[in-house]
Amino acid sequence: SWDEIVTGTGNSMYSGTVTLHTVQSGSTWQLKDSHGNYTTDLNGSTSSTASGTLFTDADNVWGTGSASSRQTAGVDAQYGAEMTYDFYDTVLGRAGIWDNGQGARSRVHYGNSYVNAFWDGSQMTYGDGSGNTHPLTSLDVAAHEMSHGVTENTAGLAYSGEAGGLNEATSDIFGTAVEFYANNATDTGDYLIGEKIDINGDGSPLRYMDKPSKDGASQDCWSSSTKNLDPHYSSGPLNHWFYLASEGSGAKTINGVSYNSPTCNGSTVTGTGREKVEKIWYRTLATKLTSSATYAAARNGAIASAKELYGADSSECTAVAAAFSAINVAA
Ligand code: ASN
Ligand code: ZN
Ligand code: CA
Repeated sequence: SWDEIVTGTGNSMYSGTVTLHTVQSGSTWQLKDSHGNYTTDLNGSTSSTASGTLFTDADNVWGTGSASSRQTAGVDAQYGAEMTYDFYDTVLGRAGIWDNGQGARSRVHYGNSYVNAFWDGSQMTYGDGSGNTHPLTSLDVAAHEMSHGVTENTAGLAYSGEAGGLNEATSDIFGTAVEFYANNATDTGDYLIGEKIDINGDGSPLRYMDKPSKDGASQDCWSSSTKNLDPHYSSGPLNHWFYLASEGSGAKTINGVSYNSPTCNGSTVTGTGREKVEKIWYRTLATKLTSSATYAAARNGAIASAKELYGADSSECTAVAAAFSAINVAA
């Protein structure tokens, strides 16, 4: 017999019924795709070196949509890894985290009631959430974690100071980009982070890109104090920039979600479209920024990238510059 990549069915927690690409080995299927993205069960371990046990299945129908099935979190993690790989490959021309065609491992069921997920330099790891009922495996969070790997292997942005905020925002930007790219009817694209997980127990998301201060801690506008904040809060201005450059300022409803994005300088910003801003920010990350980058460097790099991609007098370039001015990062 030989191994063959086939199409399986996943009953996910957050994305409904999804297609998964799995490996058939004899009469068993493995939760692994053709790039080598695969998912393992840590069964409560918190070891940084544990590989976990590769998920396998007898009928290639995975999970139940409920956290009471061990496979369910695995389905969401693997779906997230597949979608994120495809997004970087297809939209941005990057062959995975290392740009070498190799997928990555996702480990689920880390610890007990662990309410977080993380990239550790080589793999993704996901906790099961409060009461082990809300795994941290939604599509935007999975893509956020994988994007930390991309950042580490491109600009190498530090995780402190202004660079820390740019690092976190980059993960929110591409987490959101993947959510829109997947176009999944159960987890429709939005400019919210972690909205499916209900981490606060009141239906609110972890972060809001149109107006980051809605989380009670993130900044909407760059200031001299931005560098002193936790990266999850100093990310606010760049998340706000991404929303403004993509969609523009003011009120707007997208996929049934209402946004109202203010500017910090009283201007009105016209958006140039999310997919262009994704390409501009990726080019900035991959070719303009270094580990100690500041918001000012982000402005200069993004404008240079927009010029290279769309031309010096392009509307894309205008939108990028106007959105940086609108978060108080002026020329
Ligand atoms: N889930 C968090 C993140 O990716 C973990 C951390 O605090 N670095 O941002
Ligand atoms: Zn992060
Ligand atoms: Ca989201």
